[in-house]
Amino acid sequence: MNTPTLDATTTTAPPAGVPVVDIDPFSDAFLTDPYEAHQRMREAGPVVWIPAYGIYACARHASVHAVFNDHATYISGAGVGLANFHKEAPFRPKSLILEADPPSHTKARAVLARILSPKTVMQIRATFTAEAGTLIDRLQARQATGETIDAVKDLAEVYPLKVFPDAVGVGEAQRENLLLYGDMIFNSFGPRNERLQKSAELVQPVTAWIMAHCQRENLRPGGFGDLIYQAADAGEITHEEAPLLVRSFLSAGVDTTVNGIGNAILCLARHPDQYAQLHADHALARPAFEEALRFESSVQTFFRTTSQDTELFGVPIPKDSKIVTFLAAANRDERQWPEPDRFNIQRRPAGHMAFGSGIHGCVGQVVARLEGEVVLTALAKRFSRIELVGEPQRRLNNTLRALASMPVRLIPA
Ligand code: QZP
Repeated sequence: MNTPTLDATTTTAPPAGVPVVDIDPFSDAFLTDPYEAHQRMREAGPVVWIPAYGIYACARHASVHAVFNDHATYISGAGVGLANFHKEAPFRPKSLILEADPPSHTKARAVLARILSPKTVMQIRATFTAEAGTLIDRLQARQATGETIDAVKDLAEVYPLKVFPDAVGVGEAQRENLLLYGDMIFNSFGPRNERLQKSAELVQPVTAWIMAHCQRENLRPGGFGDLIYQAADAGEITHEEAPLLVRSFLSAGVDTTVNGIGNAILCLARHPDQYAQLHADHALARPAFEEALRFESSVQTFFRTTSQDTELFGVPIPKDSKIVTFLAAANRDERQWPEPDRFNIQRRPAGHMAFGSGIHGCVGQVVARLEGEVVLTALAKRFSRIELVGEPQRRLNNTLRALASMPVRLIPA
């Protein structure tokens, strides 16, 4: 349980005219199963008030979309977590892209967008595909000797930890540090609860490793990391900014796809009729991954801060207010999606919020989609079914819908 000083103990009086929804979106119960509380928030209105943290919240697709697409009013520079950087110091130097606004954001974004472009995906596609095949062949061989495969520990964590740091240009040793770091970063967008404290303790010894791997001498020439330094050489950014932009790769590039892939496999294991369709038609891998992102969004929440007094769907919001957007709730809004609680890989869920929207929309999404597609394709080719042989365990995180383990039996086709 959370200790009182760290938890949501004080409640702030609700501003007049805003529906109050009395939930704690960072409690164990909420994080274990958020969907009923999402529904309550959506029903209450496009903008609601969460007294436990004294914050505004959007859970409908229309209001989440509106916030993300007015970046001048709903800024990122004061932090995209609960903490308001105008009132408290950030716990690490601010990200130059995530926790920034135009014009400085624009420059950093341009560099990352070029490195993570569709052209890059064409270049890495063959390698990413081959690695998925190799890994899954190995898992099939292990399973044939009687071993139980854990779709999280043996697959969803292993695959991104192989291909993404390879692409960034990080050496093989101690890559698991990236998972510990990610867990802490994504907890840090929530309150300073016990969950954050625990992961911050665990990450202490790996911070130096992370920072060292943001330095040019530790990055393979030609990898994504080195390309950032080449952008600095070309004068697009400064050499002081380069390591911080590499840090964005190391912060955002692993835990997100680990859980995107894990959640997608879990959806397919729990919906055998849907997996059967994918098995019959591998071209459904991409839409299936997309639907899994909608259905179980890896990134559940993000915050913005108002730069001025404003009004959202008739609700007045004062300057310097924190607003939490529930991406995962927007992705199941019945105002947007027919039968939102049905996992249906034939759906083409264009406009889902799992990658955000607007100028901060995920800059790595083409790489994330590539990873999801090739892993699901490799599974679909080899196996006719994915059976759960034990209860999947969640790893509770203040921001991520994350999994700790998922024992499976992969039934060869
Ligand atoms: C985390 C950074 C889902 C995203 C917000 C993940 C993320 C993106 C960027 C950074 C960290 O720039 O450090």
